[in-house]
Amino acid sequence: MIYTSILKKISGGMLCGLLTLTAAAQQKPNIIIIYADDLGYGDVSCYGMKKIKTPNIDKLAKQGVRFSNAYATSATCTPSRFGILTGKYPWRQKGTGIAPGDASLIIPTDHRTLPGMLKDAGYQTAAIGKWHLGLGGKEGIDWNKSIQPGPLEVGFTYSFIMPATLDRVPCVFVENHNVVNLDQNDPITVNYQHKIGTDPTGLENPEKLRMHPDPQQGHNQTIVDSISRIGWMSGGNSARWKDADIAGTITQKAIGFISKNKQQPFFIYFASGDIHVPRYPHSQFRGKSGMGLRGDAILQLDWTVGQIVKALDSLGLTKNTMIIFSSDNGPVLNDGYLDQAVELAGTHQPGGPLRGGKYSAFEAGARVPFIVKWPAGVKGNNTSNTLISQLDLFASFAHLTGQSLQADEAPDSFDMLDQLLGKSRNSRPWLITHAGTLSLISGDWKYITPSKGPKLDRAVNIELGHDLAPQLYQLSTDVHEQKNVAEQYPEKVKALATQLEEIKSKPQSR
Ligand code: NG6
Ligand code: CA
Repeated sequence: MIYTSILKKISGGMLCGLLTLTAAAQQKPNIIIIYADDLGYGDVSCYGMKKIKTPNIDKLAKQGVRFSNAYATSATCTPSRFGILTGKYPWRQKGTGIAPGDASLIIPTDHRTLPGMLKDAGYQTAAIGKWHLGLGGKEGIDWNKSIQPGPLEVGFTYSFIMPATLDRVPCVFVENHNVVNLDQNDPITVNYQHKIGTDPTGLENPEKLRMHPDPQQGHNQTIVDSISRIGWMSGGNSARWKDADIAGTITQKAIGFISKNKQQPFFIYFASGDIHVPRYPHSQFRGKSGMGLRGDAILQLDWTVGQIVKALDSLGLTKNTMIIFSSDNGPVLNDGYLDQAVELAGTHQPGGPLRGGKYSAFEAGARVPFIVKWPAGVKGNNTSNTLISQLDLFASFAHLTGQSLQADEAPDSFDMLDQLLGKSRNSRPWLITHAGTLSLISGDWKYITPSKGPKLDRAVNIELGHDLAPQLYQLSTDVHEQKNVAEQYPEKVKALATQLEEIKSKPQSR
């Protein structure tokens, strides 16, 4: 008898504890990072785009905080994605440049990642959309078997991804460990060295193309969905995507995940394929922007944001869901296909007031739109000029969800939670951007390390920011980086170069 009553007491207490835990867990906000691809600082209307409207993205800004001084770690995709998910500067690890479509996984599996940390905090965590961080081990990938390690081995509980970029083979979705809709009798082979199989290629069969590659840039290998790609693939015909359906497919997957996990905290790293090349949005958007396929892809991206917001609304999750909207790197018009982005841009400046673009050490390379919306925790109609990096999401979310970080976890991530929530305007002490060469932004100053590369990438028509001499710009008065004042302030150059070396040799966030 006594025994039973004790048991009852214990289990009653436990139940009570469990209930409290569940309630606490439910108070943690859901977090969705909507990560656009190659979207420039000036490409959406709340950041100055005049020619088309992006009402859904603008609404996020209206209801949240719009940052004017936020940066991706790099001016290209793979390293920026590595940075946001690990909280570590990509240049600290070899092999984090733009990954070929058959690269092995570049995120180490023995360290906690951002999703891994949130998983420990009780979150269900999904990677949906563009991956481009490699898959499989050093031995290479067999696309017809269980593909791992990948997202599930670095902290995600669910994944539905495009393996690399939209312009790289294999053009298939991978859900968890497997290619979606693969017919085992039509196995996939992929090669980045030489042609395989008998599929037509852009080089040999241009008459089969709906969009021509730029002869200066390649992209003329295997044709998938009437668009030639980088790399050769054969087989997997039933699994190949239709470009016009990608946005709809991944948006549906995100909404499915949200609805399945509505009772518990969830995190979605939603990486849209828009507005990377090849741009071939759904017919609902094609021809609608008046700016060609690039503008149409921006409309599709905005639609995607609207769909996710609508799903949260209808599930009653809006209030306690934090949405972060940003881009992995700056803009480019012609990135390999003759899709009229250049001809139809007109007066539009995709980098807004900033110089350069994707691939560039100048500001348009890594300074990107960055919006935070969270009705339960962030006041709307707010703007912030705080200097902040996408790297900082890791330590800030750890703070938000009550997780402590080890010294070697997210070593370059600063806790900027108050800044994310619009409660503080204190800037990061400094920040490094990366585009072949490293730049250090500290206070008002930006120092670009001397480097040997070409000044202009002729194919994409972007100034890369390379110079054999050191460059120093005063961003508050010269955001367009017109006047290199390095010779005027040699002491400043020296101090920043020394500081950069110190940060390179040792992370300094904690
Ligand atoms: C470049 C490709 C470009 C794009 C980029 C990756 C050529 C000439 N250019 O190498 O088309 O795919 O890689 O873009 O191959 S990113 O946004 O994923 O970094
Ligand atoms: Ca990109």
